[in-house]
This record gives sequence, structure tokens and C-alpha cells, in this order.
Amino acid sequence: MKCRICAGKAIIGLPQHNMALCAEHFDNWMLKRVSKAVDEFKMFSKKSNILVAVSGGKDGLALWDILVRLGYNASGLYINLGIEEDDYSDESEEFARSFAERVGRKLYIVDIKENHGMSIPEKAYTKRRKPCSACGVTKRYYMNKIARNESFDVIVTGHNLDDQAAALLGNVLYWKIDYLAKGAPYSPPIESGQFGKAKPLVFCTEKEDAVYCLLKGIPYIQKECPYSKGATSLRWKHILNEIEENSPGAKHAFYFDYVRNIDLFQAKEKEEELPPLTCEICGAPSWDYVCSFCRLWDLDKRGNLSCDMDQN
Ligand code: Q46
Ligand code: ZN
Ligand code: ZN
Repeated sequence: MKCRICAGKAIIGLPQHNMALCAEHFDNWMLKRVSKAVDEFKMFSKKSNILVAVSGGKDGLALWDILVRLGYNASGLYINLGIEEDDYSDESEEFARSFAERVGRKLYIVDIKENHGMSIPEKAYTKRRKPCSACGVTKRYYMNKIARNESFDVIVTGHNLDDQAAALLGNVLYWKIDYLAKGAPYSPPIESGQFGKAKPLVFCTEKEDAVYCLLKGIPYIQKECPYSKGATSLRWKHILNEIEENSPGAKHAFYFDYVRNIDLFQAKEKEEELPPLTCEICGAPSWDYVCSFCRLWDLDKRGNLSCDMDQN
């Protein structure tokens, strides 16, 4: 396999683009893929204050590295969920911390057990909820809170093409119109003073992110969260990979043709996109008098969330 650009030894085949690339040209290509996503969807600029949500995994760390190399002003956020199985949370925090040191950027760390006296799985158990549902509410809350308090312009996450296409497949199968309205690579701020949400890895696949980390010598947590076992999204990824093997490029076409037509699903959403209320307890925008985060964590008006993050 030869590199399409220099004819040197290729290290990765990219059948969806009908080419293979050597280490140097793959590295350039990854930077270009991220720049393309940022520019095409007008995600942010060199002046933006960017918060990268990382879990210690390959996608978030690859993205943070690429943004720093492209000259963006990007800090990180790691949320320790308190998952003790397999030492998952503490190990993943270590990967996030050492990467932040390596690039010399600030990392915000939120420790759920320290803030609330309970880990995500423990809280989910007391509330008879699934850990992933408690996790989603909590992660969203802290991402928004830190972006708001620290005046970030945009929160970026390491969702890649495989993640986006798998979510799309699940939402189409069950025609979840509300979710279909929200699957774009970039959601601009709803009002001024707010922040946008961006996924600059949408043109890259999971495999490409892993190869990037390998090439750049970026250590990342290889084990998956113990609660991701049996997740439906893994099933959709598996199915899409089978399709992709027979029809290279199918995944890309599936997701980006949807993005081009996303306004078909957004008509209904637009009327009600801004939560109409403010949570009585934490002051966050909310669909109810008390937001889902404060309900989950049983916070009362004394719920003190002011000293809940650590900065490196
Ligand atoms: S939601 Fe669920 Fe993930 Fe949270 S508990 Fe683990 S698998 S980390 S994206
Ligand atoms: Zn080359
Ligand atoms: Zn609240």
C-alpha cells in the first residue's frame, strides 16, 4: 500500500476516500479534516475561548491535540464520575491530567463523588435509574455550568463520524424526531452571551482517531466505560461497519446527507428551543421549576455547587 501523495509506505488505508496515506500525510490530513469541519460549519475562530470535554479516551485527546496544533485557544474539562469498576474513572482522569500537562493547557476537573458524596452508579442505584441516564444529565449540567461561569464561547466534544452515524441510525429506526432535530455537527448559541456546541471530529472515524493518537504517542484509556457494555449504540456501529465494508463511503453519505436536510426535522423544534424557565435552585435554564440535575441530586436551596471544580 503506497501513500497517494508521496508514494512512500502507507500506514493507513482510507477506502472511503479511495486512498492510503503515509504517517506524515495522514497527520496533515487529520489537521485538514478538523479545519474543514470547523470552517464548513462555522464552529469557532482563533479568537474563541474553547472548552474541550475529554474522558481520557482517544477521541477527546486527539481532538484537543489537533486544536492546539492548529493554534486554537483550547482548555479541557474532565468529569470524574466515580466509577470504581476496573478503576475506570481514576485511570481515565490520569490520562486526561497527563495530556493537559503535555500540551501545557488548563484542565478543569469536576469530581462527582467529592461534590455530591456519591458516584454516578451509586446515585443511579438510589434513584432506580440507569447509570447512563444519571451520567448524561450530570455531564451536561457541569459542561454547561463551567462554560457559562468561565465565559467559554463553545464546548467541543470528541464525537466522531461513527458516533454521529450510529446515533442517527438509532434515531431514524425509531423516528425520534426531537433527537433528529439536534444531530448537527454544530449548534450555535441560542442567545447572545451563551455558548455553542461543536463536534469538530465529524469528518474523522474512530479508527482514524486511534491511529492519530498512536502516531503522536498520545496515551489514552483503552478500556471502555463498564456501563457501555451492551449499549445499543455499539450495535448500530457494528451494523454500519458491515455496510461500510461493502460500500465504502456509505457512513459518510448517510450522516452528511442527513445534515444537509436537517431543517426538515427542525421546524417543530424552533418554536420551543429555549427552555422557558430558570431552575429555582441552580438558576440554569430549565423546562421545569427545578431542573433535571437538581432533581437527580436532591439539591435544595442550600445546594452548594460553588466550589466544585479544580483547575490545573
Ligand atoms: S454515559 Fe454510560 Fe457513557 Fe456515562 S456511565 Fe459510562 S457508558 S460514561 S458516554
Ligand atoms: Zn506520503
Ligand atoms: Zn437546577
